[in-house]
Amino acid sequence: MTTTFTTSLDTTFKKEVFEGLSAFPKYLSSKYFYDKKGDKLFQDIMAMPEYYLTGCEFQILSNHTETIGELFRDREKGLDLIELGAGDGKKTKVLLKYMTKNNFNFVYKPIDISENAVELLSNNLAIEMPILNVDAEVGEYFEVLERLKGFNKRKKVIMVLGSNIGNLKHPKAIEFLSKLKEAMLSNDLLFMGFDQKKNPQTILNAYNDETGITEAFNKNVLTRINREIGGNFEVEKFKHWEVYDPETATAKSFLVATEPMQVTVEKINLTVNFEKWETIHTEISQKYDDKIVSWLAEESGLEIVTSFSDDKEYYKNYVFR
Ligand code: AVI
Repeated sequence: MTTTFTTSLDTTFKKEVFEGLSAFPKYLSSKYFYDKKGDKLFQDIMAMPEYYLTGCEFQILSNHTETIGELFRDREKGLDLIELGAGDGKKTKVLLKYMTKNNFNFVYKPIDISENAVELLSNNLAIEMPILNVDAEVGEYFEVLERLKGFNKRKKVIMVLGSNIGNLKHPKAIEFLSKLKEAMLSNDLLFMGFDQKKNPQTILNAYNDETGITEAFNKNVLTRINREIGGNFEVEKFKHWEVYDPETATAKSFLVATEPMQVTVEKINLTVNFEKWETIHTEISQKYDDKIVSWLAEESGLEIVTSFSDDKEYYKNYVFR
């Protein structure tokens, strides 16, 4: 006998794919880029010279390790360091090393939507930093936030690196920040990365590499639909297209049909038609400045304590309470 398990993530995926491909214009959520292959592609993106975000944030964490670490410290009861969207934890390790070396009493709680990423990170930390106390979890941001509310025994520092907030439109970002605020007590801190406005060409290049890594990453959502819910997308017939609007400071990714097509997705009983040059909008990567971040903070009931920038001022990490 074979038993199939349907998790809530499965049903959400099916529901959202159905909705997005039935809509006009069509869309799919970028959160579905991340499976084993997508995680690897994202790691490759982070290593690309064009994708400056990772290097900038790494520089900030390396240049200000002590100041940031000491902001986090609670000498009385210690703290829980909760990282949403932890990924491979490469940048966080700079802080984790400082904190373990300097006798911080803390638990590191990495949380990621990708089971694969959480597993890899936990295994890696067990080898690289065996004295670290790690309590990892798989989950979606909004769902995890509900659980964080019960986490009120000692100081919480919540970290969201990589400008991950940029994948949410402003109203959703405000909802996210408001929920974080609801989960925080007066002693808690939020440490968050925001990619900044800069030369539009620099931003466009970060999402439009010639090697095609970003293209493969963008198309991974179609590959997942094919593999997981019986789609028959001919992935090579879609073109990766990136635009950056300097007025709204939004980078947008699309998949564009290069010929008319009919696609079926068996497990959700869906047949969709694509006209030639019809689009699927797959991702936004919002860029920021101090004004926008102050506005987001105000709308969410948060207060900016301080911020840290890289040498080129391409990227900033803000501390909120
Ligand atoms: C995870 N996130 C913040 C990345 C970004 O910059 O929007 C995802 C990404 N998409 C294309 N390249 C990287």
